[in-house]
Amino acid sequence: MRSTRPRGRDLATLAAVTLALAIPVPATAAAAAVSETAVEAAAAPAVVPQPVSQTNLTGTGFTLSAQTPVNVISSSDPDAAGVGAYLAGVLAPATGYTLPVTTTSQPASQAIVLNPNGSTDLGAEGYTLSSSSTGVTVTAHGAQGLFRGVQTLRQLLPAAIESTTVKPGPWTVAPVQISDTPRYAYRGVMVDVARRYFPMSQLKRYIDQAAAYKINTLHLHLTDDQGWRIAIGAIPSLTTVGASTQSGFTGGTTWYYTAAEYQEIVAYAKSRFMTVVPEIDGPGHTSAALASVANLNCDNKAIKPYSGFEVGISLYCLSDAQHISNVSGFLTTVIDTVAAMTPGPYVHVGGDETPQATSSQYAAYVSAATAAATARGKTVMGWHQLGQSTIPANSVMQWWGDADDRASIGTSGETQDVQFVRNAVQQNAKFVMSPSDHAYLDMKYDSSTPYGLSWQGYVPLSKAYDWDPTTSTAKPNGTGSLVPADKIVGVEAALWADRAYAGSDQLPTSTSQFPEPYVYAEHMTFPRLPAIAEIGWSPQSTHNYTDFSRRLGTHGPRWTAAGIGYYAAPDVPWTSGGGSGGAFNGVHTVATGGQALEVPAGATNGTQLRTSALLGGNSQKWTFTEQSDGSYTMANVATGLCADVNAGSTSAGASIIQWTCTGTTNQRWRVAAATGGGHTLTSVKSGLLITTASTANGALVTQQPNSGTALQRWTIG
Ligand code: TNX
Repeated sequence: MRSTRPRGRDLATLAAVTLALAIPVPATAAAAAVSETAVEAAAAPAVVPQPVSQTNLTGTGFTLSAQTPVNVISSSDPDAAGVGAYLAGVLAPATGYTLPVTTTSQPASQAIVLNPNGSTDLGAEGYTLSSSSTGVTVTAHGAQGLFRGVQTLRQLLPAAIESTTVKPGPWTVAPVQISDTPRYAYRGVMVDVARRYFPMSQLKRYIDQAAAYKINTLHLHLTDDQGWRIAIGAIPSLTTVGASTQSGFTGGTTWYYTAAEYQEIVAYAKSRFMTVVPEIDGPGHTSAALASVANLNCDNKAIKPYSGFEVGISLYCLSDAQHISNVSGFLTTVIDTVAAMTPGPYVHVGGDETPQATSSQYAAYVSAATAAATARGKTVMGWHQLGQSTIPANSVMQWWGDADDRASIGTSGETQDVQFVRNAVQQNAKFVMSPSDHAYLDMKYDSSTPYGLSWQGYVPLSKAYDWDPTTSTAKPNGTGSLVPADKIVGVEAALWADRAYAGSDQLPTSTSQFPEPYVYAEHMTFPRLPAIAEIGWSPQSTHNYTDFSRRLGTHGPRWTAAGIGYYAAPDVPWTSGGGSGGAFNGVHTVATGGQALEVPAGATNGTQLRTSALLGGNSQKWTFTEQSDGSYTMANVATGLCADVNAGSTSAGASIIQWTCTGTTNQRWRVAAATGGGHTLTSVKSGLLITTASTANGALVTQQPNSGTALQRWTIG
């Protein structure tokens, strides 16, 4: 690992079934899925992750009407009907249809048929999907496979199906024959709610976004130095004190999930066939606990809550029998409480970045934490450092090493991380791969990324895609993997949130410089999470960046339609249309409360925009032009100059000015329907919204975080 960084069911069988699965489609299908597209690139449905086998058929496809039944075939799986209701719910906002969901023993005609009685060969998540003018059928062995197939079905519809408001259609499902099953059973995403608290609605939104790419595990990093985010009834100080900070600020309030809220997240994730893995990190990353519970400290004095950016700064006191007993009792209470609310098989006990721990202190932590988890019948997960100590058999280690570790394998300078992995493998551990130089969603894409870190260098989309789990703990030439292939259960992308705001080494001067967590999350996640999802789902034989980026390019308009503020990676051939379908192309007034966005009389290049009574003159008219990423430029009709974030600022409060049109990201605006009416106009560069100061004549216009106020909800006339 880089020195610039402070260091700190039978899954194997399922993977084998995946490979051995007899796919009931023509043998040429997989090849066709990749090559045919060259011919009909624009029209061919572009599924991400790439299915095992996809044949694009000729013909018209199946067009939904307001009466199309979602027909679930009766089965013994109690969750199958729920998938039908879910699908009808997903299709409702854009179509305006309330599709009837029926359960019958025989398939209806001219319907979307969801059949959970498919062959066991499909495994828990495999499915087949066929669509033609007579209907669509998704077949799986149980509800979970249906749910995965339904995600593919969404991608066979036009991009505007993801719109949150009614669009005209037509809603035609492309004609295809697909047969699909995942490479790995564990495909996760981690959200660091400890450094940056995600409100419930934003966490649910993120779950939905990840589920669309067949992610099936949500790892919640619930505790760290900067905050403790889960209520533990028996230890109220963990939230009254431990939840009073976030990375970069304290706010005189607390941010955490109550037990009921945590269970609501678990249930919501379950309804998207996603398992929650709670992480209680330790023995380092524990300042929030050390601030809340005095006797976890060697001097029995609670430390002050921490809101800085350092890592590797804290350690439970594990240097004498009394304190080991204190820590053990604490962990038992915490892990008992969390495990009791967690139906999934795992509890993650952290173990990363503990530079000050001696090996016996570290071992004391691992022994206490793993005993608490196994006593509750849970399988232990931990960062790969946990492997240095004795761990229960079948524990799952999460590898977050990098190219430096791989290069050291077998040399005299082998890194400790490599040795820890070897030790874990000897103990029969399984592995989830999260190589930090590929799968860390908090790494900047390039020098212009406003958020995140770069201790692993930049991670552009191509790098997020450019790795294979079977060689992520191998020598640079790909040989000698430390972890046997059959011990790899899957992959996980990690959205750390140390720097979930624009800025690097400087503390923000005000909390208004923090964008809403979803703005950070979407910018860093899209388009990289789909890359990791494809590595986890699709066969290595279909792994091809050129083909992936072509398919992914058609998803930009889907994200725009869904209001996802993604990063338009420059090497992806993003298709236009889709989201708003270019719906806003043309000349518009832009007004809120009867006050229109305008350039003042006599304005020159650089003049700040303002709002004044809507009169409809040319200075209040804007030409919207859709860009390749689905966003728009807005050129003033009177001056020909474009709405622009002054100096490309990513700070809240920066002026919106008019400037010579260049098409750069500080002149691109995402148009999204807002809750409460009107549209928001979000800067592609900063993620902040065009906002007027008031409804007074001449009020000045700046960019601000989304606050839901009417002063940033515009009527586009
Ligand atoms: C390393 S990776 C960490 C986290 C940071 C992250 C930032 C790991 C297990 N620990 O504490 O948030 O880097 O990139």
